[in-house]
Amino acid sequence: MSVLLAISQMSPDVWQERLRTLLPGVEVVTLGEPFDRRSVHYAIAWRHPPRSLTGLPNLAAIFSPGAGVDHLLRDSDLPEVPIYRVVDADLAGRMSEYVVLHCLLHLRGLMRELGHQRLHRWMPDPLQPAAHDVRVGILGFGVLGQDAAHKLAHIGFDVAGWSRREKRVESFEVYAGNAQLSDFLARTDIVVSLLPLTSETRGILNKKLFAGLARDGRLGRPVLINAGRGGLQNEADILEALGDGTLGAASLDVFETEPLPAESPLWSHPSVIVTPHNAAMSDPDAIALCIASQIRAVEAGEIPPGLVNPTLGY
Ligand code: NDP
Ligand code: OXD
Repeated sequence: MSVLLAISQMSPDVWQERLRTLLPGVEVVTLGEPFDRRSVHYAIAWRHPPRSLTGLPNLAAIFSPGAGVDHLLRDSDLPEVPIYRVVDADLAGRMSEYVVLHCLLHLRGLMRELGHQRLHRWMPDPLQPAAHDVRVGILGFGVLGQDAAHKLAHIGFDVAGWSRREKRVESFEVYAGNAQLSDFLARTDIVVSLLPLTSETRGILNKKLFAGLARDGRLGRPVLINAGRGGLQNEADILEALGDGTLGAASLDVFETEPLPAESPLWSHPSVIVTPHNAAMSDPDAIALCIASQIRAVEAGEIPPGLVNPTLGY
């Protein structure tokens, strides 16, 4: 039995080395070498080359080394086998670091202060709001959204979530579905997007959504943080909303086109922070452990965490 690594934008070597140690007796092959296609039972795929997962007659499951699976589901030739995504504390912790960092940065007006520093201006703000004065709303209240919510709440932020289905999450108000989106937005000063990219969520971060955010918040104007996927956002609408004051600032980790083209006005906008899709990177040490345990569970006839519903797209 072998595991095929079909990954791009990451070096396969380190993954191959980790998986060989974690799955003794299992061959771990890469696309760059000759291998027996019949022996491949599992594939680990990240932005795999077109058709690289076809012609594997014994393929039993595909694993994404990231939390998102939009990169897999856009492959019209994807074999119809179960897909598993990463559910892992290390990845969730990294995303929460990003979300907490950016919520605090906007809370404390750090972009403004860095501007003052560049001009050698000593300009203390009037009394800044405290975390408990600011309402954070997390679009996508799944594994990553809930981890970030707990950490933000620990600092004092007033946090709520929005998910597709109604659900109870202790300590948080959870709004669900389109029917409750406007109430959720109306109580939100910082909107954090941790949604997967699906046919339902594509383009959701648009001027209509921005216009629904709270206008009475202590930050003055609402703030957008998107670390989900670039396809969720309409960048022309973000720029327009920043221009007309519908939004006060944005932290963007993901973009409609990646890498973000050099000519994008987002790069130099004074109220935008651009990061290069690295809010939560997959650490081979942690994620190889996660996938090895998913493979062992599948081999034992169990369904490990992270099973994707391809119809829903996440
Ligand atoms: P989960 O599947 O655990 O959570 C997804 C959440 O989104 C769920 O709460 C789900 O609702 C909600 N959701 C999905 N569709 C809709 C919809 N139509 N309307 C309302 N809510 C919806 O995923 P994770 O938290 O693990 O990951 C989220 C995303 O973060 C990934 O898909 C990926 O795109 C992105 N990501 C980005 C990274 C980066 O570095 N920038 C790194 C890692 C992930 P419900 O609970 O009802 O199912
Ligand atoms: C992921 C990512 O989906 O890194 O995990 O974008």
